[in-house]
Amino acid sequence: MATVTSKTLEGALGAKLRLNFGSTVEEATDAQMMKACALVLRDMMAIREVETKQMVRREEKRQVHYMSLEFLMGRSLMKNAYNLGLLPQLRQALENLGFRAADIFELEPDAALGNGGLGRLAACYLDSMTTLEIPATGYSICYELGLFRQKIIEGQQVELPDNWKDLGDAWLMPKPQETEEVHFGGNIREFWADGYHHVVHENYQTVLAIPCDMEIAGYETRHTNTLRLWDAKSPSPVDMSLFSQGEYLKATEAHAMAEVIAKVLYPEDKHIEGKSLRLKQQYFFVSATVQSVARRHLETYGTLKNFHEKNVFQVNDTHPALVIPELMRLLIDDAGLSWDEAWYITTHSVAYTNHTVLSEALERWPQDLIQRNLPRIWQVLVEISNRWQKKVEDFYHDSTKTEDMAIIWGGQVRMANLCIAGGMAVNGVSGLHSGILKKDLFRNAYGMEPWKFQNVTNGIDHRRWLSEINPGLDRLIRDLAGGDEYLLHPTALSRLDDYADDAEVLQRLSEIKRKNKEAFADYARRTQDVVLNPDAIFDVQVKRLHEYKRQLLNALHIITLYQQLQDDPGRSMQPQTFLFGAKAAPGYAVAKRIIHLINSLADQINHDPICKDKLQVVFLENYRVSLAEQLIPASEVSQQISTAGKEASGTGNMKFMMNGALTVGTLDGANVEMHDLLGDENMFLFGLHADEVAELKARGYLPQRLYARDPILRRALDQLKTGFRDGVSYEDLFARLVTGSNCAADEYLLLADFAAYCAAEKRMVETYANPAEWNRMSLHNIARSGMFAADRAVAEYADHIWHVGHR
Ligand code: GL4
Repeated sequence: MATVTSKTLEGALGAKLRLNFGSTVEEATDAQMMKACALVLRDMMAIREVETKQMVRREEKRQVHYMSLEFLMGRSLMKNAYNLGLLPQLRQALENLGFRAADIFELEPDAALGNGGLGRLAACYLDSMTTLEIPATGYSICYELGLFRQKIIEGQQVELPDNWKDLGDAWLMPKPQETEEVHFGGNIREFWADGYHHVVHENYQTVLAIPCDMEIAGYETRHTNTLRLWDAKSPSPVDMSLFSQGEYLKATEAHAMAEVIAKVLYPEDKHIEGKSLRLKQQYFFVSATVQSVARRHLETYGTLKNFHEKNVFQVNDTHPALVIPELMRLLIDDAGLSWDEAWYITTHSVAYTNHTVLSEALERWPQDLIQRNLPRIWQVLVEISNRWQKKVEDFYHDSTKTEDMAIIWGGQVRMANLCIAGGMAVNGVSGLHSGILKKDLFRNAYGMEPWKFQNVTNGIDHRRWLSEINPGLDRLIRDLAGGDEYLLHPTALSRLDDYADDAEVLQRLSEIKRKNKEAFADYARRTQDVVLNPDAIFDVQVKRLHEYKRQLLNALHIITLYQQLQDDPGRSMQPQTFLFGAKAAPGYAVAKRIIHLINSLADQINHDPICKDKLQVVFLENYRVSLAEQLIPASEVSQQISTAGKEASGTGNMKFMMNGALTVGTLDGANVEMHDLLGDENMFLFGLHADEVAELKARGYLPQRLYARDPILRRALDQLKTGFRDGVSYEDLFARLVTGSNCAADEYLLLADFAAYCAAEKRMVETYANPAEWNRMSLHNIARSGMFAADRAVAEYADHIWHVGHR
């Protein structure tokens, strides 16, 4: 193909504007131009995608099907242009046509089809799977509304709908010719005829699953993969017989029922609701996916008997677990295989990743919900469950273990146990987390089938999260570490270590950070209406709001700093700006109270003249991928302070490290591996370790004692009761930490770690006073971060779980 220049792009953009919007370049709005850019790049990727598919078919390659209810893609324009190697040309073309490239990029809405880490991980892995030239497809739902937009009104979170498709749908390519039918409800009729046992599902409701494909470009490859998002449609717009009887509302009921499936992403991160609509979403996307994969497989091979040799389903947490009974159903009912044949194929084509040990996030479905909505799947589940239970009994002869490992028990269906039984591999997402799965959560399953259990420590798309969003640092790395080699070989970053004592390099690093801070301050002024002090340490905690992540611990420490300043207003101190960003699940009342508290605290501190140029607290509204992309390059301190044993991995921690921020953190999730690489001297570690947390809890943890004993802690906690100048009291949060309210006090051990946390922050501030030392540590963090590239993680999946080749 001829090389694409800015001139070619100008021509293509002009043509798109004329053809799709009936507009000239001069008339086009920024929004139209953004869409035109998307369409031009989409065309290029579509051509490559066809080539990739042909190659995969020709070479009969094994394919990966990455199933996830969440893909937190964020923006795609800059990313796709980057991967296609066209970013400079596109920028130039836009400027030549009289547009500001930055404005066009800024206009693109985030595709927020996910809640947080789990969904963003899926997005990063799509990039790496494509770059590593693995034939892979992502599958999810084409939600009409992504994760809600957050507004802060009078200090509190208000949720607004996220209509991302207005502009974001430019990336989607509907493929109605590949529609699948998904069946809900109805009944099962079984009979013998022609010497066969027949199972017929009848009186069901049909929902059509229509693929909307999003092309995924890889970096420096023509290999192109697809994210297939299923849209839900009713087969009939209205029920004509009801309509003609005048029952207008009823006539549209089935229609509404079907389309509500793809209406909205569930906004709970780590909390299951057990709602029938959620179950329908799960089965809808699973069934459509399994059918479409099987259909393509049959077209190529004419049989499903070798299905497992050519396909692997990676299930992202248990949300797609119904892939197991659905594949069984299809192999038995539709393809006529025996149970044993079908089970062999299924258990050799499904792999499960666990992403959390929090019990409120472990999916258990009430069995009557499944019976009612998915009668045939229920039958298959009962059979799987019975056989599995027998296997467990025969192995252990221990009824408590039978109960623990059961799939159907006490009227519930346990999805994790289903995945373990029906999967060929189970993995956690960091060394610590995978260890907890083996020793604790899944210990009995591990005892019976240890070979299934693996670890794949998470990784991030370093091309996006470093090179694309931090061009200053990218340039420094290219200058020092072998040009662009690190983009495909992220461990080349370690060459930066050669410059640990090079004053000039450290100076350059610090200037890059300074510029990024100023750029972020500018962004924050424009978009958040806050004035940041770029001379202050940018100390950042951005992630979902959850008690185990302990944003409240961070707030308590800030209260303490403020109280020290009140005692001694003339105290000279290193200015610190604490930045928070977090969405709370709409139904998670405590999380919302913590957001309110942070805003009350910010209001107090930012209005108190004694804090001027010393302390600042900012709650950034509507934290999302595109905000993270601005903030992370500007961050100096990364707060990763979850209770040890609770954060499965974290991936924000990796993004900060890669951009040279230093971590204040606990030994939790992937922080442990960061610590292995960095040592005590290159991060600010504090707090109880996971085993100490468990011991303390077993011994009987008494936060009241700490409250009574530690006057600094007590004073900070008492401030929660008093509140701040807005007059809101946080007595409820005080109670949750100290006295307990409807639960044991301080479930996440904030009080136990408080003193150690304050000490770690103090060490951090003291280190900051020595810029040479700080910059050396920062450089070292970047140098060691190559291990956290998603390319490494995906290569491990490919080698040890999927058994597919890669670049
Ligand atoms: C999560 C974990 O909480 C997080 O630690 C991890 O990095 C992420 C990806 O593996 O998965 N689990 C759930 S649920 N949401 C997450 O973000």
